[in-house]
Amino acid sequence: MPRGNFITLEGGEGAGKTTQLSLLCDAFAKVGVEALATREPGGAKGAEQIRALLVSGAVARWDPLTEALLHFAARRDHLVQTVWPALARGAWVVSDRFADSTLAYQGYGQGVDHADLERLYQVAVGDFAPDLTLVLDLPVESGLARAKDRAESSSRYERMDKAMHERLRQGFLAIAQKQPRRCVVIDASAPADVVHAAIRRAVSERLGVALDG
Ligand code: T5A
Repeated sequence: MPRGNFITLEGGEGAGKTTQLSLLCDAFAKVGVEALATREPGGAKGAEQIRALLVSGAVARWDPLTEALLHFAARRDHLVQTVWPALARGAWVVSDRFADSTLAYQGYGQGVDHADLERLYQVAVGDFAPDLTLVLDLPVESGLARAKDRAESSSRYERMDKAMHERLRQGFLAIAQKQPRRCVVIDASAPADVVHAAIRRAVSERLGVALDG
């Protein structure tokens, strides 16, 4: 059986990943593609427990390397329990965040050495990588305002300082520039239906599946 495709949605706070993930999975369902929606940190029982440790509490509760280790522990559990079994049975998997978030947040944002993060990736993930990564880009202020409007209580990450959010935005753009075969940058400042149309085009062009408008 052919392996399914693995698509990741990346970007800063409030970029619209969750909204777009839902629209994309609906579009897949309409054309008969089984697509599993999942997220990081989380997406498996143990990984969700680790997520609770990461998104709540004081901003400075973890040093950045500890935080990166927790994200990779959650990621390994997510891959083993959820992502790899789904891909192996031929389903497609769409994940709200994956390893680019660790490089952007803990690397570009919080200063963990990029080579250390690459080594952790090799240990926890190996040669596996997304088939397509959609980087949702918009100004930091707009994303934080959207996240604030939506959230009942702000997550630990939303409370980090604005300079950190600017660094990670530039980090995502740098990642996309370095890996143009895997990554497509999407202007996420447009209305949700316009962003969705851009995502459908990118999926069609890169992965060869035509999605209805
Ligand atoms: N993290 C994660 C790391 O530091 N390292 C890692 O390795 C990983 C994997 C949790 C946190 O973990 C950190 C980063 C994160 O801070 P998360 O749950 O994905 O990750 O957190 P957020 O990115 O904060 O998720 P949000 O739900 O806030 O943002 P989304 O999913 O990007 O945005 P969404 O779709 O929920 O939309 C936010 C609001 O905007 C509206 C929506 O209706 C909603 O109200 N909206 C729009 N409004 C106008 N125009 C549009 N186009 C809109 N699209 C959505």
